[in-house]
Amino acid sequence: MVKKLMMLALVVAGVSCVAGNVSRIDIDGRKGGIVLTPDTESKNTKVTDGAWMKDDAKFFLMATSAQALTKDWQKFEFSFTPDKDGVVGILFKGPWVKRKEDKTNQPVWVAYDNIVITGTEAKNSDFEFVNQKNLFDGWSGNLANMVTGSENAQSGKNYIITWHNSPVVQTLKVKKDQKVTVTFYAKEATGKESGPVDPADQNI
Ligand SMILES: [Ca+2]
Repeated sequence: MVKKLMMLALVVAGVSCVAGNVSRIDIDGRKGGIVLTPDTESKNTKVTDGAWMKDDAKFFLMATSAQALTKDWQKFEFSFTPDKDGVVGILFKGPWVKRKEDKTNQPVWVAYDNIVITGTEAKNSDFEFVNQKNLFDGWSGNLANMVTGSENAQSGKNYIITWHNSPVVQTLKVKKDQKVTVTFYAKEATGKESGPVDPADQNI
């Protein structure tokens, strides 16, 4: 009986891990003190403020997918409206996953591609342009975030993989009362889809 209960506990723990695998995009207006109001009609995405930031909460939005990610690309959308002109950061990342027994949060990877942003101008939002530094033009990130020449891209041949502590970031110029809508595709990732980032793996 005890064994059966333990098995059941393990199954429940496994299910809750899967439920944690969602996309997460942060919008950060703290630098310019830009208040961000989420659109209540955001499609299959939950948008909340940065409640844990207390006084800064209203300058920050966290958009997570309302449904779990799968191995196939799914389309998501959310909108927000800034209260003044300025610059906000948009950070594509993974969910915060930290169990009681973990010393640090877990690397839960999420893939993104074919991002369309209206109400502002975004650069290289389908990741098809690689610059002379060998990074995706217009974005901050690193080689571990890049997948190129892949048949599994949602658009073209390139996409990004990210997790909570390894985001891919761009800054956006926003205008007072001009609604910004972010449409994107996301799916599960393993973190191993990118190129040879570990020198130990390279046969040189
Ligand atoms: Ca692409």
